[in-house]
Amino acid sequence: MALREILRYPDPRLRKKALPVARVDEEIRGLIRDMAETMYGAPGIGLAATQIDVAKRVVVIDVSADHKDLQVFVNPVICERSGVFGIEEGCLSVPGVFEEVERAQKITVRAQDGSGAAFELVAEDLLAVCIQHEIDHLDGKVFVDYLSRLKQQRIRKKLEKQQRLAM
Ligand code: GNR
Ligand code: NI
Repeated sequence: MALREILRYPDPRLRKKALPVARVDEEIRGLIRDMAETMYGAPGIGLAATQIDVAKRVVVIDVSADHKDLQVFVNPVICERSGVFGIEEGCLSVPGVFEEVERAQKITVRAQDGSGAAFELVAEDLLAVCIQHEIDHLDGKVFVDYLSRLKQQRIRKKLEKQQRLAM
């Protein structure tokens, strides 16, 4: 297992659109293990492969309090959405920034699990938000894209400054 480096906004590699996974094989299962380790180590409640510079449609999520409920989504697709819900979102690729984003409150998602088996899941509230946030990453989108231009500009400046100080 290996911890992977998480890309930071505004890294242009976060804009790549991830490609569907054709087969859930050992390589994909290794990727899933690395992603889970990286998510728990951060710590975060979700991670999309895009964030570790892998352009494949793979997401890991664990919204449980005790970090014992890993959910794996390969090729996730939202097929139903309803209601409106918003919480202050954070992102491991945008450290230190928390802003509310409008999302669907309830979604139905179809995906494959870590063994390649198809499943369908109805998710609400925090889990629904997290799934929407992660699928956005797979499509090259970051939650700050929903904020005003002014806020985006401030966030970009703040993170570029952090990056400079870290060198
Ligand atoms: O750790 C995370 N917390 C979080 C909080 C509210 C809404 C979404 C998230 S996802 C985030 C991890 C992350 O960046 N996933 O892409
Ligand atoms: Ni994120």
